Amino acid sequence: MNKEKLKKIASNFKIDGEIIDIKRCDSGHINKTYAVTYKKNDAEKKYILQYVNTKVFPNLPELMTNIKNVTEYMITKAKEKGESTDRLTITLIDTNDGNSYNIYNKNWRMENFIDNTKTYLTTEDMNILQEAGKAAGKFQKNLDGFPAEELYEIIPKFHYTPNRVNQLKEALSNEENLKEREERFNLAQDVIKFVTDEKRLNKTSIITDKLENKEIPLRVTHNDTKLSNILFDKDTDEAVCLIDLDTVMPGALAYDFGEGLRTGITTAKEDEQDLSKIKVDINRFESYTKGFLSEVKDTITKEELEILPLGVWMMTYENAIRFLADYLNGDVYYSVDENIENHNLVRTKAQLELLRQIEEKEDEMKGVIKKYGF
Ligand code: GN1
Ligand code: MG
Repeated sequence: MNKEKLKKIASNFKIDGEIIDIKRCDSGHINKTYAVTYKKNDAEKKYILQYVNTKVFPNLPELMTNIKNVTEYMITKAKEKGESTDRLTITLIDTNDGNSYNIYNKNWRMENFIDNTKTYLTTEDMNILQEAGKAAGKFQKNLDGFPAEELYEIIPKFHYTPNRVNQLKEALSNEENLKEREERFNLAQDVIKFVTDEKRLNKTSIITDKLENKEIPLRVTHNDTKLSNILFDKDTDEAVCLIDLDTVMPGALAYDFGEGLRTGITTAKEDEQDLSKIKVDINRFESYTKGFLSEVKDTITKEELEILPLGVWMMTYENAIRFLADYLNGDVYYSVDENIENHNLVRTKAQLELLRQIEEKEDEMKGVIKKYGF
């Protein structure tokens, strides 16, 4: 979209000043994100303008209500404790017409940009990983006491892994898919075999069963704690907060821990094509765990603690089968880079290499949890 059009859209939000720059700036696979710089007197200030994908998020008012409720809760709690709320979380900007969900023209929203922060797709730095774990843990801590069951389920059964397995099975048995994309099925033969192995399928309902049987509590979870959804301070590399609150929903603690480590346990990118570069490193697991547990130590239950390593397996497995299903369905969900041939298959293979190594390191991960468990 051209800058003039974007400027016009941005002008529908209540921000003082003149727009001096607009840049596309996302790494996300779903929404379109722009950084907008305003100038007032001599000061410049940045905001985040987003076009929300309503195919993925058809009920935007409910989604925005979830965001408002959790952010307001965090702010109120911090104020009560006399803590600063400056960099605690994102803030939605009002529209000029006072839309009660802060949405302009069906898809657009604006948020503040938290100053002096940056994001990482991957990192080699153990301190940053520990900070990433802290960010996910802090989110839990800040939302402790929030009634999870009052949140809207924005994408039904989002991390209900058995449902993701069903979606993959549907993609596999869809005759239209097979007719139109036979080549994709052929290219995916090996990975299909790997993910549909009985011993893997048998594990997919462990966490959801525990939630249903109330062996673990229902938590407010972010559900997309990948490294690129964490803001870090530009100077100190300390974690500031989680962003991308679109998928905040009721869930299991292991989802947030697992999704953070899916992207944190290796230095490789999510769509690394050279599989030899994907190396699961137990020291990375330890750093993240240390950070995470330092924040949730007073609230985590023994059962939750025990299944943290399984969360890493589950989130990696789940992302792999989601990428695979999208590949077989013809890339209808995730945006793909046209310069990367079979991008969703590339993503699937990278996730499965990760999964293979995570399976090998299961005992070591359990050992780390024992070391830091209390
Ligand atoms: C999507 O929106 P984005 O790019 O942060 C996806 C996550 C996946 C992730 C994989 C709503 O996140 O669930 O884990 O891609 N979000 C949705 O990178 O499906
Ligand atoms: Mg997202």
